[in-house]
Amino acid sequence: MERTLVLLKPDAVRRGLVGQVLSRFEAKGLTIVAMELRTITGEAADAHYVEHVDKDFYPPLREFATSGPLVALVLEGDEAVTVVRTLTGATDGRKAQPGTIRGDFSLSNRENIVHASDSVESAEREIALWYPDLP
Ligand code: FUP
Repeated sequence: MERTLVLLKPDAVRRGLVGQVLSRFEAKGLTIVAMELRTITGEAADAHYVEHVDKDFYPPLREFATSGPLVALVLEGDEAVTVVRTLTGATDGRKAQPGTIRGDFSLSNRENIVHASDSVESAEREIALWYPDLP
């Protein structure tokens, strides 16, 4: 069993897509082990996106991440990290394959609906950051 950290980003909440996106993870057979609606500070965004804070695209990404509530969840299942990344699709929604979440719901490289941990190591770091008390 593996766990991964998923964010349904502010665009997903604003556009009323939380239910549809969550449905895909549930239909796949993944288990929700934590879930909360949160509005994050710039500092929390910096901690989450630590590998991107010095990049040119980061300031508008920070603005977006803090622009409204998002849903932070931990999903569990067999090979959950890879399985969720496959469901999520390529970073740029304009290039993501149809059938993936980003491919079906996003037309943007920034407002791309969902974040999903990219490795088991990232998942451990991100779960500890978002849910420090999760058993
Ligand atoms: P991903 O792992 O697919 O979420 O993609 P990255 O870790 O490369 O990027 C993290 C987030 O930065 C993306 F979800 C969207 C944002 N981003 C931009 O805003 N502009 C870019 O050029 C690349 C990424």
